[in-house]
Parts: sequence; C-alpha cells; structure tokens
Amino acid sequence: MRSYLIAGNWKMHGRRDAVVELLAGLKTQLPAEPGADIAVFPPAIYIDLVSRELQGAPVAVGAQNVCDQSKDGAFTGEVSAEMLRDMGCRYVIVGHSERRELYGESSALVAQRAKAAIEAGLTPLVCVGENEAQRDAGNTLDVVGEQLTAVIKVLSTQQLGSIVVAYEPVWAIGTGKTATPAQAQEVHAFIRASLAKQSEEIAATVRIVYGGSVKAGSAGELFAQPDIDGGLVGGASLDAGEFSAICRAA
Ligand code: G2H
Repeated sequence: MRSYLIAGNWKMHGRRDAVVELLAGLKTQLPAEPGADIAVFPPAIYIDLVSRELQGAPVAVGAQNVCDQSKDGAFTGEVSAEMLRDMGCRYVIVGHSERRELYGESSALVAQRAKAAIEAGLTPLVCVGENEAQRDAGNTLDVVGEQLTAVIKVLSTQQLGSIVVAYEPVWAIGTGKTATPAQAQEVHAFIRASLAKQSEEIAATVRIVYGGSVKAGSAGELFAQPDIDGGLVGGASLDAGEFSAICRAA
C-alpha cells in the first residue's frame, strides 16, 4: 500500500560536469521500471540542469530547502516553493539536521517551510532526529516527538497526508554509524503512532524513510522493517552504482 521512496540528498556537492556524469551513470544503472519512487536532491543551482537531464527517466527531482514564505517578495537569497515547482521539482527536504544545527532553524520554521511546500504542490520530506547526547540521555522519542508536533500543529489533517517523514539520527549522519534496523524501527513506529493520533488512515499511508549512512550493504535489512518505507541517502547517492544498488534493495 505504501510505495518505497529512495531519495538521494547530494548536499553541497557537484559541478556541471560531475552532475551530468552522475546522472548518466544513474540512467544506465537504475532499473527501467524501479520498484520504488526515486528522487535526487541536487544543490538548487543545478535543479534546472538535473530536471532537463532526467526527462523521461524514472527519477524525480527535489530541492534541499525552501522558503517559508509563499508569496514573492523581498526575501533576498530565498527560493520559493512555486519556483521549485516551476523548475520541475516534485519534492523538497525541510528541517535537515544540518539546517537545524548549522543554520539555527527552529522546528516552527521547519513547519512553515513544510506548509509552504504543500501549498505549492510539493511533497516535503520533513527531517527529524536526535543527536548522540539526546539518545544517550534517553530522550530520543521526546526530541523526535517535539519536532513532529511542530509540523502537525500547522498542517491540516489532509495536508499531513502529503508529507514524507525522514528519521535521521544525527549521530548516524555521515559518520558511517548506521542505526540498527531495530533502533530505526522503534522510532519509525513511534512516528507512525504519533501520526495515528491525528488520523489512523493517514498514518497508514504516510511514508517514513530512514537516513544516516545508508549503504547498499545496510539498505536491505533497514527496508525490511515494517515501518521503514525507504531511505534518505547522502554520501552514497553521489555514487551511481551504490545509489542504484540501494534503489534495487527497496
Ligand atoms: C543524512 C544522510 C542524507 P549520509 O544526512 O540526508 O546523509 O547518508 O551521508 O549520512
């Protein structure tokens, strides 16, 4: 009933030539009819190039962030959800831990970004996750619950059905330390139960993907968990062979 989503977050990597080469690799190595929805999230400046290169390929395009303001205006440096749609995006990541930690984005701001995305017809991937100290202190579910509640508060029940949640334990991001399937499943089940308090029907359909050092070798076991509906893949999405293997594991 829920289709898998494999999302490649390129972060701040790529140059024109490298982007074209990576996409050429994906186009030859991904299955023609993948068993999962696949999307790549290039830096904003390359979105147009990627959209053009991927025309006809079974890979959607997403952005790594979006402005919280819906209307055009004096917001220097920002890119709106409508602009992303205009350039061919279907998805956008909001609240990645690197945005929260390095750029001070609050859960309230992340929620507004998610709302602006939905209103423009984009699917936001709302990232949540605890850091190592929070996990060690036994606060994982409180932290994830607070991040999720901020989004639930600003979205209608129907809008809630349009999100994807990405659980990314901060201690597993780019560190090579993947959460065990059991650790990830526990938090994914908690997220689904939290959504079910708003609507059981929506909780059953919202995709919850896992992120944090996902590799081809770890993907199969993670994706086999009942509440893990795919992955948000960082480093491994920059390698066409590895990313294609992750997509085939779904
Ligand atoms: C988590 C993930 C992608 P990586 O940030 O969002 O990156 O797979 O490199 O840990």
